[in-house]
Amino acid sequence: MRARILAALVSLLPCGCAGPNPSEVRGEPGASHAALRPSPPVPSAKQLAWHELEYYAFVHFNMDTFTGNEWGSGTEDPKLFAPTALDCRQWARVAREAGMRAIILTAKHHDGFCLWPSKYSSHTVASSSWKNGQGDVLRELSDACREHGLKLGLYLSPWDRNSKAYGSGAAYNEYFANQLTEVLTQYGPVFEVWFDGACGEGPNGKQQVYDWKLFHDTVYRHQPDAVIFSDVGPDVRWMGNERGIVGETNWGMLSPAGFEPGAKAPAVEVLNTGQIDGTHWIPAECDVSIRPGWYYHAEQDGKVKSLEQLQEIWFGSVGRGANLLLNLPVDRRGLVHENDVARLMEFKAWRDAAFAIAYEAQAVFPDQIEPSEFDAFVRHMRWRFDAPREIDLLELGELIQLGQRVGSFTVRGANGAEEPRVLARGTTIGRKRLLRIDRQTLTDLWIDVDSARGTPLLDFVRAYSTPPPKRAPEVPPPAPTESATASSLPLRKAVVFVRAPDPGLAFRVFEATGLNLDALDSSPPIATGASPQANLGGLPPGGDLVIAWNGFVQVPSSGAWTLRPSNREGVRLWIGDELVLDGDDVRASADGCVVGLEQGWHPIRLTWVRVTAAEELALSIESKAGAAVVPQFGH
Ligand code: FUL
Repeated sequence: MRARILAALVSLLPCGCAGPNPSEVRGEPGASHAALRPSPPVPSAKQLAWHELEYYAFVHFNMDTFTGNEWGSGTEDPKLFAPTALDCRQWARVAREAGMRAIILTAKHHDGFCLWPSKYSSHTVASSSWKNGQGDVLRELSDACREHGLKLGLYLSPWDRNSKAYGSGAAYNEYFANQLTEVLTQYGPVFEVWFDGACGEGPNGKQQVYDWKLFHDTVYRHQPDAVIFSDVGPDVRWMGNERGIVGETNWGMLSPAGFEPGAKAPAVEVLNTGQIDGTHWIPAECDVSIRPGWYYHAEQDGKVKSLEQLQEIWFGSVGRGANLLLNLPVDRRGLVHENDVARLMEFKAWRDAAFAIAYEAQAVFPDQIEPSEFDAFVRHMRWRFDAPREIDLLELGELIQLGQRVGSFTVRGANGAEEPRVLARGTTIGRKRLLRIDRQTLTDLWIDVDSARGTPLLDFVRAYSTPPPKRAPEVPPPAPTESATASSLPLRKAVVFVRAPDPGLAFRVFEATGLNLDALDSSPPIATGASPQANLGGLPPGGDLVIAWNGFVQVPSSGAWTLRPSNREGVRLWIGDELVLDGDDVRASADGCVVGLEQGWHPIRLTWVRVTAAEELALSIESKAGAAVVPQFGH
């Protein structure tokens, strides 16, 4: 498709409209028009190949699996590593059947335990009881990936809490580079090396200063086709949260100069959106776990993300041009747990069905375009289906080989001679942009590019007719009963007012840049006011703001109540002094938080680091029995 659109565009231009460097554009005839030359930065060949992988598995499986920790200390007895039925072929089969194209394994996490028999450490599988110390998980996984046609990626934590050399400077860096060399020379091709930014204190109390240049050079020397992931690339960037949702605005570009992974990384808001004027192509990868933890914990067997949560993650990652790295916490047997497998297959079945009925729209071209009119033409292109199509999902993509350009757009549509109506608006498009629209029959689409950093070049416009969601039979929620409300949760005491507070929550709006979230109360707001109802809307447009609401919520009867903001990203909720929901914490439930509350008024505080341009945040309150009430706020 790509070549077709580009070829169609260039063929419209009269010959002889030569720009300064015709050979720059992939040898297409007539491609000398300035608009068809790359708008740097552009992806490298290996980054383009990485974009095509789209969805792959993270596997957290290591010492923590057996200790129940998320972060180990490095002092664990290696004998604790004792999977009873480790089968990397099962991981690979599950990943392939789930539609994933690669697996990235935690070869070494912060505790330093190596899943391969490293000759530079004794804290490895060789000292474990698994296979009498003869096993090598990397060997088994690389074989399994090859058999199942998957690519292999490796996570090696530079923070190594077991290494005596940690904190020593050059000696540790050399040790780490040696370990990199081991894993990158013995297990075949590696498509991605995943560097975490964590950097703690060594046994000598000193912090290690990582030699990133040495680490990168080592990777590229042994695996020139591998991309390196970290907070700031150099090839792929962390996108600022562990919930799998990249910014609605998502540029593939970032300016990494002066930054490093970890504490010296750019602000999470910047990582979340990328930078329109970024100097390098460093696209976003969304890492998120299918369970609350990265590692396996039996008590989370019932907390595998729901299909609906995975769907939202898909639209918030792949649907915004990022890649999705979905973590599977392999269990103590050494297998992907049955519950995770079932959900992965359900998710795959949903995607298969959702994207099964696809309609490719074709661009409607005049016979010829004058070079001077080319830019205006592609900013308002009309696309047509071959017949009236009933659709509810749109998919747009830019020709990112030439750079990402679109900053905002509007999609309009019509059926035949109808007056075109607005179907969707968005900011960036990038490699792929999914837009859910109301189901309707359409013959024509107009993609109006409202702002762009260069002449916009769309690569494809597709539409889908997704099957209606299967609904569980409507069962009216039971009215809250005494037994439903009498929960085992301790009930927080209500505040007794002499008179009812003024209606609404008081809000303050702050500029996010440079703001210390812990010192909000002493920071000057740019706007203040009160939000009368549950829908805390009416805020200034744009991103880069922090909004804090303070006041009280009235609870109609004593018992367990669920408080759920309509959006988790960047949201924190306190009841009294206790932080009950931290939307930035991967362990937080997307379903809100359940708290025991006495009937009456309770102090609440809500903060929202608004990284998107959304102007509303709603807070709903439901009893444990599922009955929603309209929250009454006071301040
Ligand atoms: C983080 C680590 O500290 C977590 O344990 C996990 O590995 C996650 C993917 O990256 O920074």
